[in-house]
Order: sequence, then C-alpha cells, then structure tokens
Amino acid sequence: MVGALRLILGDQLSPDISSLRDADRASDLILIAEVMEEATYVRHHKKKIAFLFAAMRHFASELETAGYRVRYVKLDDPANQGSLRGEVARALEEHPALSSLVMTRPGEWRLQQDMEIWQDILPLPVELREDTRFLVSLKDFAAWAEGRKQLRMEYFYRDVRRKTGLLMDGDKPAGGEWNYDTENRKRLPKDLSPPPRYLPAPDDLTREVIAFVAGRFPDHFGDLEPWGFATTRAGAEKARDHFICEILPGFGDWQDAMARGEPWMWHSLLSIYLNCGLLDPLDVCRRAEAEWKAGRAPLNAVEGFIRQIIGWREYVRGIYWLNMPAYAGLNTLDARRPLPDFYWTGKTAMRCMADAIGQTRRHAYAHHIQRLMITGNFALIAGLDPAEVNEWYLLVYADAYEWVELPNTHGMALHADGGLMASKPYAASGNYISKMSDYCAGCAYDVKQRTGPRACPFNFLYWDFIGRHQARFRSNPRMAVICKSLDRMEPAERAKIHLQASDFLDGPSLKSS
Ligand code: FAD
Ligand code: DLZ
Ligand code: SF4
Repeated sequence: MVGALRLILGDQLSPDISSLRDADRASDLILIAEVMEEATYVRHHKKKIAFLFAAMRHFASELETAGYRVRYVKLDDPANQGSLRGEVARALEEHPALSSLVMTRPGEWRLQQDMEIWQDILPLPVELREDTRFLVSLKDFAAWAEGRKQLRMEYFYRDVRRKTGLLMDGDKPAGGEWNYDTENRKRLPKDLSPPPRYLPAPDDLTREVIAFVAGRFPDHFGDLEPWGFATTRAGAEKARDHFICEILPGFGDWQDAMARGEPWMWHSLLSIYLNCGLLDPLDVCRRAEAEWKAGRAPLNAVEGFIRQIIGWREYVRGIYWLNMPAYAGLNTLDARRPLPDFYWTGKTAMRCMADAIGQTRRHAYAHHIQRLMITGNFALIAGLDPAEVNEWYLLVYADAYEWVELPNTHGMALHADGGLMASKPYAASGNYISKMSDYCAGCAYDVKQRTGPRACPFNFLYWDFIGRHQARFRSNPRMAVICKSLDRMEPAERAKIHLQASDFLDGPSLKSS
C-alpha cells in the first residue's frame, strides 16, 4: 500500500489543516510526536507543555475516531529520537511503503529553516504546504506591505473587515466608525468585580499528563496547579461559548483596565486555543458578530474583540514572516541590561510587577495590558536586552509561539524594531498604571513621586528613558510633546532622575543571575 506520511505539529491541531487535505484514511499515516527538542528549545512554562501534550493526545484520538491511521509518539517512548526530524526518519524506516512526506508550514522560523532541508536528507518527496488557518495569506500580506512607508495595523484591519464582511454595512463600517477604542479605556469601578470564568478541571488524560510533566520538567518555570485549560476541541468550544455569551458584552469597556488579583478581567482567554488550532478565528469572530446583531453585546465590545483577532493577530503574523530572520536581531534602542531575577520569582516591591509576574507563574497567562504596559513597559524603560525579554515572553505564556510573540515583544513592547510596528514607543510612567489599575494604593512605592527614596521606579525610569533617547525621539511627532517637557525640566531635577535611575538599575533590586 502506497501512502503519505503527514506530520502534524503541536500547534496544528485542526482537522482542516492543509497537511490533511486530500489525506487517504486507508493508506496514509498521520504522525504526531512529543519530542524533547520542541519541549526544551526554550524552557516553556510547565503548564504550556502539559496543555499541549494533553491537547495533542486528544487530537490523535479525534483523528482516529474520524478513521485516520495515527502514529502517536509519547515523550517517554524508549525509542523516541528527541526531535521531529528524528521521528519522521524513524516512522519512514518502520513504514517503508510510504512514498511522500506532507507537512504544513510551522509557526516559527527556526523550525521552518530545519524543515526546508528535509528534502535534501530524506529519500522521498517532501511537500511543505501553506498554513491556511489564517485569513490573510503571507503572499497577500507581502502584497499589502509592498511600497508602503508605514505598515499600520489600522489600515490592514480595514481591508480584512472589507474582505470578510465582518461588521460591515455595505461598504461602510457598522455604526459608522471602524474603531471604537475611545470607549474602551475605562478604569474598573470599585464596586464592580469581573465575572466568574469557565476554567475546567483536568480530565483523566490531562491529569496523567500533568503528573508526567511535573516529574519530567521540574526545573521549568511556573506552576501546574490550579489547572483551568480545556484540552479537547469540545472543551475549547465550551470556553468560546462561555466567553461569547457571558463575558463579551463587557470586553470593550474594561479592555485596558487592570486590577490586583484579577488575572482574567473581561478578556476571552481564547488565544491558547486559537493558536494551537482547537478554535477557528473566523468562526469565533462570526459568533461575536452574531451577538451584536442579536442585540446582546454592544458594538464597542464586539468591534474591539474582532479587531484583536482579524486585525492584530493577522497583522503580527504578516510582520513576523515578512521580516524574519533579521527582525529577531534588531535592537534599535541598544538595550543591553540582563533580565532581572524578579521576572522569574515575582519577588519585587513593585506591586504591579509582582502581580503580573505572580499570575504569569501561576496561570501561564497575563492579559494584554499587563504584558504591554507592566512587564513590557518596565523592560522598555529599564533598557532590558530584547533577546532575553523575548525568550522570557516565549516561554512563560501558554499561547506563545514566535510568530505572534516576537512582533508583540520586539515591535510593540520594546520598540526594538525602531518603529516598524508602532509609531511610538509604548513607554509610560507610573501615572498610566495608577490611572488604569488599583495597583498603586498599597504599593511600597509612591506613584506621585518622581525622585526620592519612595519614588515609583516607573517614574524615574520613564524620564531617564526619554532622556537617553531624546535625540531619536525628537524627530517623532508623537514624542515631541514629551521631549519638550523634558527640555523644560530643571537641569538639577534631570540629574537627580538620572542618578536615581542609574542607582536603581545597578542596584540589588535588578540583580540577575
Ligand atoms: P483577548 O484580550 O481576549 O483578545 C482576543 C484575541 O485577540 C486573543 O485571544 C488573541 O488571539 C488576539 N489578540 C489580541 N491582541 C493581540 C495581539 N497584540 N497580537 C496577536 N493577537 C492578539 N498573544 C499570543 O497569542 N501569543 C503570545 O505569545 C503573545 N505575546 C505577547 C507579548 C507581548 C509583549 C504583548 C504586548 C502581547 C502579546 N500577545 C501575545 C498579544 C496579547 O497580549 C494576547 O493575545 C492576549 O493577551 C491573549 O489573551 P486573551 O485570549 O484573553 O486575549
Ligand atoms: C510548544 C511545543 C512543545 C512544548 N512540544 C511540542 C512537541 O513535543 N511536538 C510538537 O510537534 N510540537 C510541540 N510544540 C509546538 C512546536 O514548538 C510548534 O509547532 C513550533 O514552535 C512551530 O510553531
Ligand atoms: Fe507599580 Fe509604581 Fe504603582 Fe508601585 S507605585 S504599583 S511600582 S506603578
């Protein structure tokens, strides 16, 4: 019997993945493999590994139920070769009748580089297919980007709205505006608590995987308990439906708000399922749109949510593949400081940082504003090395794959790409954090002080950051006002800021091992 070997990666758990198109259930063999190389190329959060292995095992059963022949290799298989390439070679050796290898392009450049040479070392035709689970192909993104001076997400997003017809009223945006972000910046009122979330307990298979990961990856970052992720498609769909029906109406209003001890707020918690293929992005958006059409969710919430998926998510993927591999090496602001230990331990007197990092350890999750304006903002204004920061983001979050993590970190948070993605750095002083959260009341630092023993580090680091890069920022119209404010500051105050920032950055609180 002649057939194809079809390799499916841990983040390709979609029945309509392009590598399965035209699969012959009788003669083809589907390979899914847990391998050390993928589990350790960065020291992923334990929860990320457990989630993915459990989801991979469930997906293998799903395919078997659908009639496919599946070869599932567990990590503790004594013959496990430790790499995807090794497992492909072993499968072909054991199934000599297979006459081709079919794969879908991976989500990371390093693996794609590896796969591109498989044709030279394997004795059969190798086909690497496009990943068609995105709304905009890489070819179409490149065509959109061609000749543009600035690649602004907003214009890209409008094109995708037109293309999909989502929230369109003929050729006009529903409600008259493309973007309702001005309505989405509310601070959480004191008497309002975020709603309860769907955080399922592990099933038997997942429990077994959790125990295995605890024993096999004890030194990796993060906690395995409490659990809270679905690991089947049906579970992911339940999480989606819970979000759409119960949470979505508040998504817009509190999208930028933060509250201590409240990791989820009104965010969807769906990236983990979207990124590994358990949910389909367009389907999720159509369901959100239906809620607005039925009058059950307001336009600012639904538009904001849909924009994140058909706008930002598609856009960062395009940016990644258009610019790799050079993108990862960019360091426009010449940031060189090592990552402080508290990014791992969460032990810092900065209450906002301790909360964001603590929940990252516990849940392998932080919402966007925490990633961007707390841990990302601190890394930016403290001048932390983008390579170290990037590795941190890639390993600590359960939804992290380089195609989505890198542009968000390098481009959005760190401005390491010199403004390719964001027209100005997302740098902010403690005032922003104080406005959007309840972190500052009860912090050891005083958010109102710029210098002095209790001054909030975000304050002196922010002004020192502007001072360090003033020559570059002056020519940016969106930074001109802030540069002028710095110009107006007394030289003695500027010197004080610089001294305090230097003492802090070189002092014990930023120790790194
Ligand atoms: P929601 O707030 O509910 O948003 C809905 C969906 O929109 C998300 O599920 C996600 O699919 C999409 N989305 C929202 N913002 C973005 C964005 N900026 N880029 C791409 N998709 C977006 N997202 C990841 O999926 N993986 C990452 O590794 C990742 N790393 C990040 C690193 C930094 C420094 C920053 C600032 C952002 C990062 N993001 C990443 C984007 C965003 O923070 C997460 O997608 C979001 O927090 C996931 O939680 P959620 O599903 O509750 O999102
Ligand atoms: C993240 C991850 C982990 C932890 N383990 C595996 C694995 O054992 N086998 C596998 O096929 N994929 C795994 N992945 C996901 C891959 O790293 C991911 O497919 C690539 O990074 C490309 O996005
Ligand atoms: Fe964070 Fe500064 Fe507020 Fe403390 S005072 S929580 S360090 S912003």
